Amino acid sequence: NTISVVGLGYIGLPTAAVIASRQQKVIGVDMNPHVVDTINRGEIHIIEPELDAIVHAAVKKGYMRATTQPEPADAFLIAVPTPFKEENGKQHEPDLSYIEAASKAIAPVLQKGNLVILESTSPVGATEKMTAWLAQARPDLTFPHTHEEDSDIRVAHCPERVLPGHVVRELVENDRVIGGMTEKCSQAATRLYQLFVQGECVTTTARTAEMAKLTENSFRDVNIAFANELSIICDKLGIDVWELIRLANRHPRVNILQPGPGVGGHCIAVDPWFIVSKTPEEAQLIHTARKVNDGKPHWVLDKVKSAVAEFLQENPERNIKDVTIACFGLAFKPNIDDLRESPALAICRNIANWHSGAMCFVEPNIKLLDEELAQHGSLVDQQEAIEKSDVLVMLVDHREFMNSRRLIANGKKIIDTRGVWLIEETRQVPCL
Ligand code: SAJ
Repeated sequence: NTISVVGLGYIGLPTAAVIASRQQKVIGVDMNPHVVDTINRGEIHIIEPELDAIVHAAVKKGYMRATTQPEPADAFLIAVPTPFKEENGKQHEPDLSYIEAASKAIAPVLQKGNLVILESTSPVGATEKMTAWLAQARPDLTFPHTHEEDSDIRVAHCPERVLPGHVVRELVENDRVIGGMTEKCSQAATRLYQLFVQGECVTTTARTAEMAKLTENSFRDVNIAFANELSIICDKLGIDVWELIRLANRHPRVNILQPGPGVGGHCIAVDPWFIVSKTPEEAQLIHTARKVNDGKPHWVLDKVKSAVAEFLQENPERNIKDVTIACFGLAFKPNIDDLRESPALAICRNIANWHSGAMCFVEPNIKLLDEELAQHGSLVDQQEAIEKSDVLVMLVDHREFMNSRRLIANGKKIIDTRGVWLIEETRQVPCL
């Protein structure tokens, strides 16, 4: 069996490599020649624990290679991005252009008996759309939407649900939702996943599988929004939200997540919009959760402004131009180097655009600041940042930041969006 994985990014590459590690022949396809060359050298272009060794072994043993042009295979697994775009005055419409381009790229090499799986997180109805694009390009073949069980090509949606930072383990261990366009499509897709998945493969329809994935991430978004809203309420009422959550979570049926500076990454802040754009009237709670989480970085910026004002009031001899602000953490969540859609990074940029004095940034997982931030300050270590700054903004609960409360002298202003310094002794382990 030859399996082709189309899109060699954060999901496609680990999936391709894990399948190849089960001694299956894998052809990876990516439009970016740099990505293809890197992989063919046995190297990787993304950061994910354990992935480099698996890719290296798969390429060296000859089970995996990459190309920019699709080639015939038995199964095609599509793992391309599905961002949102602005359309007809609406800001968060799903952008299926990558799925469309991938469908059109593989259509010419499809053969009777092939299986096509859409793994990209998609709005409800996207798998049907993909099938229609394939059918349009290949009128000589039959597809499940027109020819039910007897189609030449099988099509299914099997959304990925791995957690960045734990991808290699979760790819194998997580259960999979397999939504075939027909029952036979589900069975064909299940056989493929059973090559490398130890979790259970549960079958359903393509539309339910699409909605299941969106539901998982919306569930998390809504729950984080609850924690974020609580943190804003508690700030107003003078209550320590971290203690509050710890106490409430002692109830056997309460499990509140952790507040933070906002929700980042390329999944949780995106996927709920796919539900909202399809059913805007009905998706009230999901929409509000998005707004609460997206509003949190602005709230943090206001807190920083107030802290600077307070500092100047307490230190009338000082001028705003010589107030130094230190930001701790740039990544979108703890213990990774991923800055994509990071609320911490957005907050740093907003502070930098507003503040006329010096700034410094601490991010143990990166070596260089981007040009924009570098204009406003430098990357320094934690101790230096604490010593030389007047206002300290904790944005990401990286493990390196734990137990640093004792380094902070009296008189400095603290904005702690993660409860790292406020509850050091009693802090729970960081959330995954
Ligand atoms: N966050 C909080 N408080 C919390 C938990 C998370 O503020 O208590 C924030 C994080 O700091 C981060 C954001 O939420 O900014 C998202 O982080 P995350 O760890 O919740 O999720 P992702 O985006 O890394 O991965 C999610 C996962 N989905 C779920 O847990 C339901 C993962 O399993 C999915 O595969 C992934 O989205 C995806 O690709 O869709």
